[in-house]
This record gives sequence, structure tokens and C-alpha cells, in this order.
Amino acid sequence: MTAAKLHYYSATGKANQIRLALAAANIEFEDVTPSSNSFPPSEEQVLEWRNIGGNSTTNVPMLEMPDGKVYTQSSAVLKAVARMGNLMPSSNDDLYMTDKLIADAEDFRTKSYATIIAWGASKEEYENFINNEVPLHFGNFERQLKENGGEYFVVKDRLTIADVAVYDAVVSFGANRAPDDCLDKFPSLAQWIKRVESDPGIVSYHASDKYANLMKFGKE
Ligand SMILES: N[C@@H](CCC(=O)N[C@@H](CS)C(=O)NCC(=O)O)C(=O)O
Repeated sequence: MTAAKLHYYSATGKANQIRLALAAANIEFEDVTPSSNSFPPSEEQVLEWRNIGGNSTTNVPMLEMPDGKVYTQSSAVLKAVARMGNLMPSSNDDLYMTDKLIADAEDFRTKSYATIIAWGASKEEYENFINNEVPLHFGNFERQLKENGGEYFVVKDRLTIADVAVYDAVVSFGANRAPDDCLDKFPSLAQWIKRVESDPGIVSYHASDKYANLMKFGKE
């Protein structure tokens, strides 16, 4: 079967939670990246994405399925993949918690994006992120994980899309940018990270060249 195409830069960014979801759902995909990979993208590139996605605002990350169906807007793409891959819970309470945790993860991602020194943030903003925002948000995730009382965030014994979204935020946008001891005060979160990383689809994604070759955020 042909693989789905994930259109984005050769970077983790807003696409990585979707890549992780595809991996956990065992949906084969290939990354389609602009040849120059420059940011902001060229006018031609934006037009090419617009022709596929149809949105006149933004289109990538954008998922093009083998049947021709196209999905845009990262949180909507994420949930579409979750529905395809049985990563969505079913009860109304669990669906609410899923939406809420995806929004918590996005709040943290937004804070992290705003403190990237290479993109114009000051050293003070970066340090405030590391010293205050990381513990604040990690503490909020740790609390919710404990309150659920299980191995995962929403469904006690099964990985759902909420875990994927929170994992990408906590690791790609938090722990990878912070000192190595940043999880010491959050033991439940640290154990849960290992649990998510042991999902077979996520294990093979992390071992793949396509993950190795992506630009990732790191310590500044
Ligand atoms: N709300 C959108 C924001 C998408 C967005 O800002 N994409 C950036 C990269 S992170 C971009 O370069 N978009 C150019 C485009 O789609 O034409 C989402 O979450 O998908």
C-alpha cells in the first residue's frame, strides 16, 4: 500500500506529534519536505501547499492520505489520525480530558516556541522558561497523571492521543531543551515518558533515519 505523505519542514516542530501518532497507530508515512527547507517558506512553496491543502492561511503540517484525502491544522490532523488508529477514547468524560490535555500541551509548546534564542528570544526569556515555565507545566502534567491513577493520562491502561500530544510537548519542547535533572521532581512523568517510548510503533519511529535526520530543539 502507498504511504501517507506528511508535508512539513525537515524538523520536529508542529509535525512531530502527528508523526508520533502515525507511528503509534502503525500508519505508514513518508515526510515530504521543501527542497530548501528554509523558514519562512518561499512563495512558491506556500502556493504548492495551498494547492494541496486548500487553506489560504496555513497548511502545514498537512497529511495527505493514499486515498487523496487531505488534513490540515495540527490539532485536527492529530485527532483525525487518532480516530484512524484507535488512539481515541470513547466516553464523553475521556474525550473532554483528551481535548483538555491536548490544549495543555499546546500551551506549553507556545511558551517553548517563544523562548528560542535563535529565533529572537532573549537569554532571560529562555532562562525564565527553563526555571519557571518548565517546572510549572511539568508539575501540572504530573498532577493530572497521578489523579488519573493509571499508567497513562486518560485511559488507565492504554496509550491514547492525549499521551502522544503531551509526550511530544514535554520531551521535544521541554526536557530536550532543559538541564538533565529537569524531571527529577516529577517521577511519575519520568516513568510515563519511558512507558510511551516503549510503544512498539514509537520505538521503531525513534530508531528510524527519518527521525534521526529531523532538526530538533535542544539546549541553548
Ligand atoms: N494553526 C496551524 C499553524 C501552522 C503553522 O504555523 N505552520 C507553520 C510552520 S510551524 C508554517 O510555516 N506554515 C506555512 C504554511 O502552512 O503555509 C497548525 O497548528 O497547524
